[in-house]
Amino acid sequence: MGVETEVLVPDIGDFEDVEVIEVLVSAGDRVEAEDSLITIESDKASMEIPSPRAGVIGQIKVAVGDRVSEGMLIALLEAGDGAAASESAAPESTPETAPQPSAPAEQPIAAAPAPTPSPTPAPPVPAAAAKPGDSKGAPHAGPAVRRFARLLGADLAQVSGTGPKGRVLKDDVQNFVKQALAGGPAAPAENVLQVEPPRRFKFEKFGEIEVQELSKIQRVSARGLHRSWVTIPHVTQFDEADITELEEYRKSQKLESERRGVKLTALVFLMKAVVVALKEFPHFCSSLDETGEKLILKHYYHIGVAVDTPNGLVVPVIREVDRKGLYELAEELGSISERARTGKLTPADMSGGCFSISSLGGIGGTAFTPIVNGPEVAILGVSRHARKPVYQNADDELPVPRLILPLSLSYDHRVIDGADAARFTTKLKGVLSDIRNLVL
Ligand code: CAO
Repeated sequence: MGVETEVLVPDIGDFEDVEVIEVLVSAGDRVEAEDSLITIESDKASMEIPSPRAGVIGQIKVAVGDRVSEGMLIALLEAGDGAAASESAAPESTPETAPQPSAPAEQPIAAAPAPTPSPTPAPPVPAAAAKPGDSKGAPHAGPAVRRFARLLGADLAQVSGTGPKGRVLKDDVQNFVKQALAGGPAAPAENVLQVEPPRRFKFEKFGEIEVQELSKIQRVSARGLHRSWVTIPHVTQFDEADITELEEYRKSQKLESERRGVKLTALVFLMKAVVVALKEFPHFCSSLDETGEKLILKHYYHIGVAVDTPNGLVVPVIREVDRKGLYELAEELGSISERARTGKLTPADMSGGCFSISSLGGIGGTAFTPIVNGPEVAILGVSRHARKPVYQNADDELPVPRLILPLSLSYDHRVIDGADAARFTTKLKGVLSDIRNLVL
């Protein structure tokens, strides 16, 4: 075994307490002079600290997340191929990178930093966030492979290693880059109109933070919402329905509701009203096929209802709303939202919907823009009803107080035109404002 030499943080300008963001070598790695050992990053720049000479890494003395300043110990380096790193050892580094080529082996040596002319540039492929202190999470690869990956702009954290113990080989990097160029999932952004890969922000720099895992429901619904948001051209049509009489009727049913042990909320009437409108506008009850060139019209009326649960948003589906009475629907809505809140829904409960309703009326708000629950093509948002002064006829001199329910209909503009959306909400408000329309 060769003599061990201490490699220290060199003069890095005015910076102190700079964070180690990458440890590029492991104990036992053979390095050449100028191979990068660690990357450090201040708020202004990142720089790599290269090895001042060739050798074998004895021990690494820093970890990702550590903060270092000039003179601190980075690693112990054994002279390569058994030769002692002594004064007599032939210098393996260039004068620029090894300012002390003749330093005695047992003396600490400071590597010269290789500043990257940055603010750190966004990598062309998404960079997986390294967890501070988690050196095990760092990809296992030798310095030459790391240098090669850096040259090609490949993020080693994303490359699967096929070498012993999952070590990343040069071929693995090459294959990864080939796949990216062929349009694989990590293909680099081609122009400014493309969305950049997610970036890791260091919020902890600005104050105390806490990291929470999203629940499974939140992760699943986030994927669905994101897919819908980026693949469906959304428009939202707003309207208001006069539900004064509907509410009077609903209240008149209080005793009967109590007798049956169900809660007859406005949402039940909305579900029925939506079905009336869907029958008149069948393309609101449809889905585009996977080619986007055919419309699949559904001859059934299964309505999804967004339910707010402690673990996140779920949308159970109530089937055959057209064939069920108000009380039957009220009972089903009550039991399915209870099952949703206690985490007892099955995937079958949440599939097969034609159209969804998202009611925030019990909570508050005047309007919002719900996201279409793809592959459906429309969703009705409902906000809190309020008493408002309304001029019911064009020649009325005085307004009368009416109970007004705000409606927000988001729709897929590939399937539904704005004019039809306005017709749909007009129909809906007509049905809601005259309870007889629900019966007829
Ligand atoms: N305006 C004013 N009050 C309303 C209302 C409205 N539009 N809609 C309901 N309310 C009232 C109800 O009458 C009830 O009042 P009482 O307790 O005094 O009887 C109260 O608000 C609570 O209603 P509810 O929530 O129990 O029942 P619901 O049928 O209105 O809604 C459900 C059921 C499951 C949809 C609802 O509980 C829920 O989870 N809503 C949130 C949905 C959501 O998160 N959507 C956003 C998704 S992101 O697009």
